[in-house]
Amino acid sequence: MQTVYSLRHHRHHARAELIDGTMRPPHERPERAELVLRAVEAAALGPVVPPTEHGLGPLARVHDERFLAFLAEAWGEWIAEHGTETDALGLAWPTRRFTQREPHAIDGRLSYFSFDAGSPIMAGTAEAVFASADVALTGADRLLAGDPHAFALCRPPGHHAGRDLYGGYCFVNNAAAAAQALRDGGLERVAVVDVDYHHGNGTQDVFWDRGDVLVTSLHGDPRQEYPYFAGYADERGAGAGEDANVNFPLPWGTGATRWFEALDQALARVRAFTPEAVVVSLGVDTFRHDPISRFELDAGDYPVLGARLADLDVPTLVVLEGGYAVEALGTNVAGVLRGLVGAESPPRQPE
Ligand code: SP5
Ligand code: ZN
Repeated sequence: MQTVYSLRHHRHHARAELIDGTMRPPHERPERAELVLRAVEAAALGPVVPPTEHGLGPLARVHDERFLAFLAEAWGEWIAEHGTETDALGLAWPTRRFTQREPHAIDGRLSYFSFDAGSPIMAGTAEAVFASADVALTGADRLLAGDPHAFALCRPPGHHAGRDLYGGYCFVNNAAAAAQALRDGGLERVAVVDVDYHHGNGTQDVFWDRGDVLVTSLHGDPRQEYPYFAGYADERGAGAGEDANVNFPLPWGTGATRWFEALDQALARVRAFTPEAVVVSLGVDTFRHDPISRFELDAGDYPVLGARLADLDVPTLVVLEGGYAVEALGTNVAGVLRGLVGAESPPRQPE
């Protein structure tokens, strides 16, 4: 199995994120990708390769062109207005009864195109974000070339990014771009399995009215958990996409037994869809010791997850999303990958 990785993620390194009412050093930081890379190398799962450049074309298949242009030009506009001493962050959002017209000033445009204050933009953000998308697209290329598995070691993550919205540390939706690339490469049906702790609201948004890409997500119940305004079980898609969006909201404190029950239900829906490829949005922020999350999976559960995905017996691209318990991040991600490629035989049932 090839792992695709680009050093360009280092260009995105926020000074601070708004969390718990204060500006703190961000959980989503470059060290995360380095730790995952080291664990993947130590697990000897296969070669680590750089991405090939795909340009903005494949991204425009899942994002608005104005949004992509905004991402590319935001930092330049910010420094013209404010200089380079701060990261670029929005300030006031177009919520209920506000107009949805795009402002001219950069401070307003940042809010227009975002849904939270936890996703700063700095000098290298666009470069890192487009490289991260190239990592996912190169992973999709591996499946189209016939590989049974590939791992896109993406950073920044992507599953919160919608058609024209960024947030949740995500700017471009890497998994959605990869799923679309698989469709455009000739596959008829693609399924997304989002196991990040947070709802994949961006992926849901991209494929909401599409019947050719099934989107399933297991996540913290939006009544309790970020992103709060998406992820309910009754969000099932619309039009041609009706019933092709499947959400499994789960309460704080969810442990392996309940989580794997939901996973099995999600995978049953995937099987019934008979996809020609699966894209896994892999966040390991479901881990018991994750600093911002409240599920209780243990390290031993991740190889089991990988084995369940392998049981689908469909070409599978794993795309990295969240996971912030840095001391265990690499081990947990590598555990999923080992389970997926059958590098070990974990028990079929969680303890
Ligand atoms: C890709 C991904 O996992 N993005 C997650 C973004 C979450 N940002 C908001 C986190 C809110 C955490 N609140 C609980 C903090 C406990 N001290
Ligand atoms: Zn997450």
